[in-house]
Amino acid sequence: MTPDNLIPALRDIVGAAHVLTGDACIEFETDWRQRVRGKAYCVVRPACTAEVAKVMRACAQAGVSIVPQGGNTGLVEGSVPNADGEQIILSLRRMQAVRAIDLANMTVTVEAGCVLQSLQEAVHEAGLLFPLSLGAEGSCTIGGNLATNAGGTQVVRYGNARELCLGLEVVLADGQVWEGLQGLRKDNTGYDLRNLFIGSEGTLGIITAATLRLYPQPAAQLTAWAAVPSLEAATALLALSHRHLSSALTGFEVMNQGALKLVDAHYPHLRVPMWRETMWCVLLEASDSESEAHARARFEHLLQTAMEDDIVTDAIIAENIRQAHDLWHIRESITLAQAAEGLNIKHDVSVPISRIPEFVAQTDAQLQALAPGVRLINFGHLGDGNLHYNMQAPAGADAAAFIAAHEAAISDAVYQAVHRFGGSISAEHGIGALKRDKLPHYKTPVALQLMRTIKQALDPQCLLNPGRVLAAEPTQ
Ligand code: FAD
Ligand code: 2HG
Ligand code: ZN
Repeated sequence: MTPDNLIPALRDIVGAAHVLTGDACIEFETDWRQRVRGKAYCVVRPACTAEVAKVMRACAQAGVSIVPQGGNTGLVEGSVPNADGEQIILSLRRMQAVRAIDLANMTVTVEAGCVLQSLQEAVHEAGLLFPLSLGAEGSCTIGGNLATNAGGTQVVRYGNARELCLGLEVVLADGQVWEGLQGLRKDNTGYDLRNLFIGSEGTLGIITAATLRLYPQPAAQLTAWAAVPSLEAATALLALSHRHLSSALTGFEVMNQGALKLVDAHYPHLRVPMWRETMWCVLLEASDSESEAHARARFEHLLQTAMEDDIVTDAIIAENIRQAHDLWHIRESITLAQAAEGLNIKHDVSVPISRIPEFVAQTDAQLQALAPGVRLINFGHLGDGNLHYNMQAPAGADAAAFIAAHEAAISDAVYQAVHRFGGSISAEHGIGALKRDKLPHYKTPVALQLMRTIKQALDPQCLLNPGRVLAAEPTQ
């Protein structure tokens, strides 16, 4: 096999209609943020694991590298090819089957290309809950969620994608298939292979299916929106919420005034509450196993205590599911409002929760000195210590010119502050190509060497998503 006869071989494997070339590839070549435009050798769309294995074998023989792609909603430039036209995009989107829901084991086995929302709905119909939940759930896939170890808005109760995964099926770089879908809750037979692939961003293997953990549906779910006077107050409210609600606390999100102002500007029909009067708002969710009345009583007691303690200045509890949905819709619209406003800078960071107020105060001041007028769009999963500490160009400025002039210095300042505060430069979106060159500054040499050793062992030809997470040539 040579690169020249690879396309006919791929057509034989998946059918000619599922090998796309030329302009048919365009929708797969640009990342969600529209920051990079790659050029694919072709897009291959296999229908089953056996086809993925054959594609991988053909590519290994031809020495052609592969970029796995699910919903292409990733935010770190990991799911689109380089500009050189030599990489194949392997799209998993045709592999959507929910293979089995096991009610007694409380698991679902699903193919990698299944869209997250479709899986949530299938599981809901079966009377159970798959709690992974994120703004991109209408288009991201389970394979992408596991490859990035996605977080989202329910992590405070249910954990990341990693915690929700009991087993994987993976096609390796040489086309072998590792079958690990047993779905056991206990299995201490040596190294944990599943956890090696979760969060590996397509650089160690191609996830073709997964067995996932399910939960009972709560009897009631309540959402509240609260104005808080400061980020210190928000963290105090988080601690109080843990005390009052315990494991019933399923979501705790924070949003600054800059973020909500953007949503109000681009989507005024969403009627963002309270944003003009306060610098910070919090969105809380509680899930109750007893009843709505029980949930409401606990929630009211929590908010009343918080007001007495002066950590909440105003609050509403959604009256019904529609109102709750509307409040969540505001939160989920921040990313879209940022995109509508123009090119922007994103930092998906985590810092120990207790240190977040000090981290933000110091870094806000530093950035305003570095790039006067920069708009700070700060929001995220405070319950997990995860902030989307984002920036928009000053109002009226040319966004592209601002980013060209300031992004490098701003990001370095943010990441150095994160490091000083004992945090991580990627809480949930991953490294991709965007943060690849930052990684060596924030991981120890030993950690980097272990990562390179694992990459070399699993993908010696460096065919799987080269240049993502680690540099393609091991010079780091
Ligand atoms: P893609 O973007 O297609 O790929 C992401 C990475 O995974 C790439 O490196 C790719 O090569 C690899 N990959 C994809 N499929 C496979 C596979 N089957 N096997 C091996 N590797 C694979 N992320 C969060 O964590 N939390 C959020 O709250 C959140 N909210 C978002 C909101 C919006 C509006 C948007 C646009 C994105 C958001 N994201 C969030 C980021 C993104 O949705 C997640 O990273 C998601 O998990 C990516 O899934 P995907 O199917 O789109 O993967
Ligand atoms: C979210 O929490 C996502 O909404 C996207 O992780 C964050 O746009 C972002 O930076
Ligand atoms: Zn997030």
